[in-house]
Amino acid sequence: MAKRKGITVSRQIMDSQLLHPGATGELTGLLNELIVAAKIISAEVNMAGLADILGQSGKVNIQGEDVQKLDEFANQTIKRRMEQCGYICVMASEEEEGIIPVLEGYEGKYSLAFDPLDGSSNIDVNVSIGTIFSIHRRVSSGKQGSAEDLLQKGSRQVAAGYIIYGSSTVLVYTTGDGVHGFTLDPSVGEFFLSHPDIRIPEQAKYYSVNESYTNYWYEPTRKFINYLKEVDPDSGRPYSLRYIGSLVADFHRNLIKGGIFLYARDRKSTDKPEGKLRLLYEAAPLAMVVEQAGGRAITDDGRRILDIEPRELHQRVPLIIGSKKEVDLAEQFFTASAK
Ligand code: AMP
Ligand code: P6P
Repeated sequence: MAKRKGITVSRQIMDSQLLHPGATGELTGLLNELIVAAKIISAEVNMAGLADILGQSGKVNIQGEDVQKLDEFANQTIKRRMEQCGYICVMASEEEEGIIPVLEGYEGKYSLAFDPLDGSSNIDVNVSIGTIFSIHRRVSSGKQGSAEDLLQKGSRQVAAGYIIYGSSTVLVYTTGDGVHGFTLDPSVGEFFLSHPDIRIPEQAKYYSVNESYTNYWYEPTRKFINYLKEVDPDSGRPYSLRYIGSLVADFHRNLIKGGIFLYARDRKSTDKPEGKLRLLYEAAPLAMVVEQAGGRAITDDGRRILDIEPRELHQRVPLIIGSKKEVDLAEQFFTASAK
């Protein structure tokens, strides 16, 4: 269905529902509730510099990271709203170790995994941060949902997306029918369609990686990055490095401008042998978005992110994601070594 700039996200979601005659409106309701939470978080993030909400909350989350007040606020905002929306049976959050139940009597037919405020270490320096979400259909029976409803491979996601809180607040999501971007007009509190049918450029000379880990990388990663940096004007090399250190900001730039983002395995920390990023609420939702926009998302041994069967909620995974041509090229380096 043609997407017309300027329509509201609620109108876009309703148009999509109408393409599914048997739909009851539950997915629509879920998405709209999530969008209300995003508006509340956006208002808080944009006030953070003024309100006394910057800095540490004095708590440490299960990742062993200092919980910033805004992290906590975002987590609570999504939890409180979604536990009583009636559309989900269970949740998982980057900020909490175990599964999060919904209120008794409010169990619905979807599950929700989310990173409430990714990149929060950048809050105090006004760098863009974001919320990432992933929605699956419940597979468990019985009243309350279970981890089984969350531990599903990414290719089974019903919807996925993110909200980036930057110079403007932009919602980017997919339900499997392309990728659409909506910009929040805070003066009216509405998201308006600003990026219809997003397609990631098939090729772009940008790479996004934390180069300070060069000496921790395994050989294939080092060889690939060195290749991108070689001087060869005929092939458009060297590539330009763009790295913000905030996944949603780095990914969003990649999606719009093209390029490749890498967070591969490294020898840096024994407790993160699979790299730093999480499968359930970071890699898998972004992988659905990028594939729907014509890009690719793989691990550093060539596995498709969306094919990985999750074992645990906070499972980490190496992530190579972006423009098709660049990920194809990376795959040659990473799988050549595996042979
Ligand atoms: P529902 O009964 O409303 O949960 O919808 C049933 C199925 O129809 C969903 O799992 C989706 O596959 C599809 N669907 C319903 N509403 C939407 C929507 N707003 N956007 C995209 N797909 C939808
Ligand atoms: P590094 C932020 O803490 C985060 O989880 C992602 O947003 C970001 O991509 C990554 O960590 C940055 O990690 O090791 O480069 O500082």
